[in-house]
Amino acid sequence: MPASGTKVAKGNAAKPLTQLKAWKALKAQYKKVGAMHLRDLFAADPKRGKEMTVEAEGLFFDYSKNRVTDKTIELLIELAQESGLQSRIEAMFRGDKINVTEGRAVLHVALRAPKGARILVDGQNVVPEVHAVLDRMAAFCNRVRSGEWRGHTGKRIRNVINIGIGGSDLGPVMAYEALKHYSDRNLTFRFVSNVDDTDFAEAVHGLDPAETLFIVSSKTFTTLETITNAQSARAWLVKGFGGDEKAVAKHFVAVSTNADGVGKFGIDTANMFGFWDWVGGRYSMDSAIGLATMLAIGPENFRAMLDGFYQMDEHFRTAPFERNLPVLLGLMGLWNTDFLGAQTVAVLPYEQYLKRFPAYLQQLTMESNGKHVTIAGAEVDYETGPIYWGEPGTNGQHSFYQLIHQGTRLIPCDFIAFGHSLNPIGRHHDMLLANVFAQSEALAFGKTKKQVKAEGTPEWLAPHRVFEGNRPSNTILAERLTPEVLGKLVALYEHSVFTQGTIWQINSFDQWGVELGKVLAQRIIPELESKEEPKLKHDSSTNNLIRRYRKLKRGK
Ligand code: G6Q
Repeated sequence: MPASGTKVAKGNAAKPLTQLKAWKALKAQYKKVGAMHLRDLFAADPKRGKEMTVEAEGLFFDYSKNRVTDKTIELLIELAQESGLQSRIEAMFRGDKINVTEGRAVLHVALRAPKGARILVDGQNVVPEVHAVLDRMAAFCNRVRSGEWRGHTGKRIRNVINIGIGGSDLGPVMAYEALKHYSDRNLTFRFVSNVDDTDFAEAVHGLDPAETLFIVSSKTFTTLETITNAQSARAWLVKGFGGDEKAVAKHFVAVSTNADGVGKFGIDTANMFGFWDWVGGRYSMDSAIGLATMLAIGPENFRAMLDGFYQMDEHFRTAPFERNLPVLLGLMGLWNTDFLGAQTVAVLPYEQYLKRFPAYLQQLTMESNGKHVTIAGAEVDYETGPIYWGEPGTNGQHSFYQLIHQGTRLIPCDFIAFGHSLNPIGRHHDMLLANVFAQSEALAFGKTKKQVKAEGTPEWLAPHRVFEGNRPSNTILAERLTPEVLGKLVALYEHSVFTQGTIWQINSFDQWGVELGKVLAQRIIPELESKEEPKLKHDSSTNNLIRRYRKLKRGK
């Protein structure tokens, strides 16, 4: 781990992306390879399926079913080099303030750095603080899990409810679901994010307040949804204790960077777990925001997850680009987006425990790379972050895969699968894996009219049964889904987002669009709640909708 500085890395004075030598060469390459079919690429090189793979840190990555040649890969790597990827990686790991629009370092990698590492922010080594918080989290989790921490009336905690939204929700939910197999089944975990009252009502449904612990997770502790839900939780709890406000102390803890806000809300800051402004919300599941995860799986498993993250961090920082998993994943995505014109990426885990992984990745990728200006403030003239979506296989196969196979759009897919099921039953796992391999094979190679006709299909039906193929996909295989492997998988995507953001010359670490949403609703709330008819100054549609809602509310 390199020691650090705190330079503010202002927008690089780099050449515009489209002027880079490698970009121009890739444009020319696309003219040659773009029209080639994966059938021909595989036929031309029998070793392709073995050679276009990389194995690192226990993850096996097969990118052979992308519409690329060795030359394309070579040029993409040159593009990464020309874009200064290595020095950007070093700047991030060193703690430079690469999030220039917010003047912040980007140091989620410090959250999983080992104890002895040194990473300086404004001259201070942040690693000891990280470990101090981890130790406090572990001590707290052990107390709750062992039953030493009791509720207000002395009952054991049986239910944990995380209140948070966006980065303070999606990571904890995804990790809880992904690692449920390792969780303490005597504890029930629920997650409240939406300000929709139903979300809260359903989360507390049937629970005994005397056995319930709320974790209020909010970096800023000002987010409308979270604070509203936290207030409702407080009211629900106090009511459950017949109005006894003292109960709050044993049933509320907070995760935040805002000790003042936590104190004002009424949570003792002794029960607050902190993190830092250099951890972005969508990069925070391995900070104290992961408290619910640690409560579920225990400190040891949580540390194993951090170790998985760390191994992938080190791989990303040190491996040559041609064997660097996050770099290659990022480059494949960039090729598909900017050269083949793909607009989306489908993430298709063949592992039921990863059912929330696509939703988690949506925030990670789209909030990070959904940007239309460069760090220097210039409008981009190329596509940036694609739309991420997905569902676990095989379920998706029985719904939207039709469009991926035979629709008019090109949808690159990331297949994720494991060598072992965590719940082996008979032949299930072989069937699951047979499906994942069959899908990527069918997408790549399709079925020609000749093959369809050879099956005896009548002429009129044949066009409907032809599969063009040539649909690109990546396959990621690992031995089994463990906390460590989850850490590696998340870090793999985090760094592939970084790779792409660097080449696109955008800031992957701000989110002004999200900030806008936080402000806009605040203006309208009083207009919905005021007794008097408000003087509305919006556009005619918004004014009309507000008036219509006020009427609905009054029941007229
Ligand atoms: C993440 C975003 C956003 C954020 C939420 C919650 O990168 O900034 O999703 O995590 O808006 O914010 P708080 O944690 O401050 O409540």
